[in-house]
Amino acid sequence: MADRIADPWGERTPYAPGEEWPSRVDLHLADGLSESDVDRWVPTASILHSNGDAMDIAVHNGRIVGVRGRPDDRVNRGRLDPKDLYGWQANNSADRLTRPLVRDGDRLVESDWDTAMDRVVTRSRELLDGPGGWGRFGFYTSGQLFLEDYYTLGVIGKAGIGTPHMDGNTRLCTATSAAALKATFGTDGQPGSYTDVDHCDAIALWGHNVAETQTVLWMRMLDRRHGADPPAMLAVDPRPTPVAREADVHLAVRPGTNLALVNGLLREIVHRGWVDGSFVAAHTRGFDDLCAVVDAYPVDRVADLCDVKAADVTRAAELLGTSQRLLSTVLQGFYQSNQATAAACAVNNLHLLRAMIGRPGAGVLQMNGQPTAQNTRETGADGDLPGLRNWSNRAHIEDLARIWNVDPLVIPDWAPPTHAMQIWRYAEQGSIRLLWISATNPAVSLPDLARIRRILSRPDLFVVVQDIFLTETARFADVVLPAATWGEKTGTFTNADRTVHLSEKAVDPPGQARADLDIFLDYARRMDFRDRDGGPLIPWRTPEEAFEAWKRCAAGRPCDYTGITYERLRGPSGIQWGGERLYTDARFNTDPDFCETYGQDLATGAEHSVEEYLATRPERRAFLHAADYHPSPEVPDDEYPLMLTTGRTVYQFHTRTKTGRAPELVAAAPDAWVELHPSDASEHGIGDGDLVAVTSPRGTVRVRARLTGIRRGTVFVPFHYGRHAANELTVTAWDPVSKQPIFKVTAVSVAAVAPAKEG
Ligand SMILES: Nc1nc2c(c(=O)[nH]1)N[C@H]1C(S)=C(S)[C@@H](COP(=O)(O)OP(=O)(O)OC[C@H]3O[C@@H](n4cnc5c(=O)[nH]c(N)nc54)[C@H](O)[C@@H]3O)O[C@H]1N2
Ligand SMILES: Nc1nc2c(c(=O)[nH]1)N[C@H]1C(S)=C(S)[C@@H](COP(=O)(O)OP(=O)(O)OC[C@H]3O[C@@H](n4cnc5c(=O)[nH]c(N)nc54)[C@H](O)[C@@H]3O)O[C@H]1N2
Ligand SMILES: [Mo]
Repeated sequence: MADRIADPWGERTPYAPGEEWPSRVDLHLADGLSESDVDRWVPTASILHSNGDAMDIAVHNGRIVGVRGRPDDRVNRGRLDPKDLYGWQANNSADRLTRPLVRDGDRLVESDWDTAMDRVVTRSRELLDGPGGWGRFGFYTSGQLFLEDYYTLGVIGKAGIGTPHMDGNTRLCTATSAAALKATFGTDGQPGSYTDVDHCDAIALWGHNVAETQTVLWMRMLDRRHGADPPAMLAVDPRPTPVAREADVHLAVRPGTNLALVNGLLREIVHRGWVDGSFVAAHTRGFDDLCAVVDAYPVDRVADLCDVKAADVTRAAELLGTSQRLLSTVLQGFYQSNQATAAACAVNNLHLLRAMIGRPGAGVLQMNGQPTAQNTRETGADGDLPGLRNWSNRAHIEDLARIWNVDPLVIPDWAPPTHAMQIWRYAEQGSIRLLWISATNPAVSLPDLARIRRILSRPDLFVVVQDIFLTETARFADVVLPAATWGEKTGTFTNADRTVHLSEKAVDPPGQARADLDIFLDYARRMDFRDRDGGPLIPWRTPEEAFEAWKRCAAGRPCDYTGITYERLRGPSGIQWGGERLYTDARFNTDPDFCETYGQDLATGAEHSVEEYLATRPERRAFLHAADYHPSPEVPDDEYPLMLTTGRTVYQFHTRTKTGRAPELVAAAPDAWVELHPSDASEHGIGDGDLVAVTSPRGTVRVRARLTGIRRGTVFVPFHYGRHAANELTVTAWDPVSKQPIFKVTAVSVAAVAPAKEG
């Protein structure tokens, strides 16, 4: 096999429009082992991104020794990315948590499950029975557990404790995807399909470095680009990413100006007659308002606001306006940037204006990032209601209460669910007193880390951390619960194109580590949560029973899993809920009784009432939502003259608890860096490889300079490295609609600290 560190994408297998993507099986086994040494292959899918690449785990002598892609799966047709080829080694790491830890003064000491759970339950009881009750609890979970775990946690939170203070790190990740899908189409749920890559004649990548972050999806795109009748490609990204280098048109926009750009593109599409008038008339609402808004964005003004060439904006509009089958993907360059939801909705608008939805090759992927983020959202572990139900719809609450056999008054629907940034704020103010953090490492991944550390160290805050390693966050915990992870537990998860995979247990977890589902079930049992008739609130015991319970909850909703069983998932390929594509009949999920939201003002986030919603006469049409561009909350000034943006490298995953324990990946990207344009560097006396202090109003990190073709005035720091964390610098600010933090736009200054060879 090719060196997949040097070439992350491997060999090309070109194909033409309408053909099936050829398979190619990627495999990696521990040194010295061959396939004949493998005792068994255990089916699962990737846990290090949202692509859902199907693979088998190689087991030898009770240990994971490698992975192999599954050639018949619809998602990856056998391919794996570098993180998946090497990342499994973290499972076997000697420093896995193997026993519960409890706080003894300044130290965390090894303990046992009874002691640790008893501490959690005793504190929970005290708080639940005391003043403030449910308001004292905060649950902050993940996009990396399994569907069964989330559904169980969701029921604990909403019907057991009865608190609205539950969210996932999905708030940092794909809250905007959910918000934009709800706003435009009525509910969450990805309209498009990965097979749209096989049919499209144009691909637009909006703030998505897919080459490095959904590496196998990029292989599919590249294979089309190398075959007959390749699709045209547009990239919108301030950096010269591999995507930008491949694209026919690259718009290196000033960070934070996405909405101005897409408004300008929409205006061109309207003015040059590329709108499908009959589709718009029959299937959408809001066209006249949209035209009124985008009319203020002629190409020259957009070129000015975004700091790109007017001719390139025109070329981009032509590429989009003349395509017959357009596929868009949208990710963090939009979701974590200024006016996130409005900008993501603007991409939806583009597809609606051109009727680019619901047929092969014409689709929009409001991408996910984490492997199981879709499930966090579907099951309501992000604070939404399970089954993509509507918080403001009384009938939906009653429906849930019936399914759970509880009093509807228990379900906390009298206020909107508390978003993650607000949960942290409540902890900071002292109203939340128990914060249960599962499968996320906020001491590296949240903005303004000095503040997060202050909150985590509050003496009045009881912190529970459920993880597989003693992370930067776990060090602040009162109780650390050691979890089993992927390969050591069974469950399902759903990728960014709604493909569900079953991940089977391959090996035992280390020491006393327990599956997350078992931890949540144990808590529910010890808390003795009951239903209306005195029966156990959560009667299920196994992952499959949890899945079946979830199916009853999701039945009749957009994410209806009733046709899916564990047995069917043991077949050759993952299975999509909702079928290949949603909205093939251009009838959308906006019916007032069915939709997930009555809508929000895109500029302010203010929620609309049911009366306001009814007045729009949805009639199962999609909404064209338009908003004006406004500059980001933090823009450069004299003291902080540069714009910092943050993101990822192909070799590392998030806070590196897994990829930082795989030698090949560590060697490929050992430490953080700052990317600078050569002119910005020389202006500040910085040379390639110099140690540089990057400073924002909140902190400083010292990292090596990398001079690249990044746009002038913008610098980039990857956020993976806890020791030099980009989030020491980032600002506490979020999109008003999705509440997703603005990780991509921070004002900073740079200064040389030491030349390349020293320091
Ligand atoms: N290798 C790897 N793959 C991953 C992950 C990982 O950690 N490592 N994480 C997974 C997860 S959870 C996620 S969410 C996805 C994220 O996947 P991506 O969204 O592709 O990753 P990012 O690097 O965060 O951001 C994408 C791009 O946004 C650009 N950008 C910054 N500011 C702006 C702006 O204002 N406008 C525009 N248009 N672009 C801007 C950045 O230059 C960057 O190249 O990746 C998933 N896959
Ligand atoms: N500046 C900046 N900050 C960002 C971003 C950015 O682009 N720029 N991106 C944001 C995004 S999109 C994301 S998704 C977040 C990611 O941020 P985090 O969620 O904090 O990152 P991870 O390192 O994935 O943390 C997951 C944790 O779960 C643990 N874990 C893994 N598997 C299991 C399991 O099976 N069970 C349990 N209990 N624990 C497990 C891991 O050891 C790890 O500690 O970061 C966000 N922060
Ligand atoms: Mo993410």
